[in-house]
Amino acid sequence: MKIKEKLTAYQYLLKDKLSGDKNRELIALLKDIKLAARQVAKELNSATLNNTIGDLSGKKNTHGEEVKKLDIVANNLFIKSLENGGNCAGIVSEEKDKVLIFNNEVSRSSKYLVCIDPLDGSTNIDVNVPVGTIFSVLKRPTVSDKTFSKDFLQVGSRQVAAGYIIYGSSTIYVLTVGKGVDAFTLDPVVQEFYLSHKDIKIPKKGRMYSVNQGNFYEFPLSVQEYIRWCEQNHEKSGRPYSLRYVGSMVADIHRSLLKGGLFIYSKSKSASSGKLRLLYECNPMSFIIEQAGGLATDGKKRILDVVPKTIHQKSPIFIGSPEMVKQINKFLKSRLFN
Ligand code: AHM
Repeated sequence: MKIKEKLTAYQYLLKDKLSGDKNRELIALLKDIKLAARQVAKELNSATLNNTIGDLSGKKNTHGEEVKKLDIVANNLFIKSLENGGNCAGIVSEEKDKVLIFNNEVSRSSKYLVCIDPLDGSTNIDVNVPVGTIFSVLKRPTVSDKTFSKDFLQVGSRQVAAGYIIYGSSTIYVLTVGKGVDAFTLDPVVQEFYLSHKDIKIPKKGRMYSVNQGNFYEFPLSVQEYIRWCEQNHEKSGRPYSLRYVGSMVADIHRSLLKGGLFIYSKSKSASSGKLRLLYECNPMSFIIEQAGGLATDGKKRILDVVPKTIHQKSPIFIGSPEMVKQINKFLKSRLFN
């Protein structure tokens, strides 16, 4: 959609998507995220010069994965911004085993919770490939002095906002507050995000599928058969499809959102729930893609209907253009997905 007026993210939300006094706290929270994202973008730009590239030696996260120095830098920046902003009572972060409750007086009376992957795709940092931040905003079940882990265990359909920031050739903040999807691009000179993509709609079909095909023989038969189907020659349906896999969820989803496509992170013989985390990867991405007209499933049910049991729970995910998700669903239903 054509953009008529040059608006910052803040002005646009205030004027359009989140007008009215009752939304002020949510707008302020999204501003806290934007502030940290800007700082992360700066850190990433100068990481090679500042010697912040590479692993934090010997440190593994709650999933047993190597932690990068920049994972910690990004995590700290988001925590600081969200805590100081006072618009959120606590967070679940990929980089923290337990929930982090903010104990200052302002945060305690806040209505919101945030689940965040501060730096997604961080294995790609060392080679200058796009990485991102993914976040989900939830309403607290009750606003009281205490926040509990279980407060975060809400189905994805209850998210009030979700977004990602892709740090690529430009820095783009993609956001939904449940009224469609918009994107804001960072102007590096004035360090402000401006509305750049209004009311994004994902193409109904695409010709690209995105999967770590190196795991082919690890996948359930139904997923293997779908991949073989994508590779077959079939002029009428535009096959063979092209395989595109960056290995950064934000980059693979961003391409699918704008160009159409299907992103797959399946379960496999060695990972019975896949790799991606429900609360701060699958849920926010599914909310965004559904708001843009796409679909997202875990192979059995809609991602946004999955009831989380633990804060770092993983889930398989098949997400993207609606026709492509419907097509893979036929494979998942007709053949073994066990
Ligand atoms: P991370 O949070 O440790 O960076 O892992 C998440 C990333 C996703 O961005 C990406 O889709 C996936 O891991 C790639 O995993 P794989 O290397 O197994 O294909």
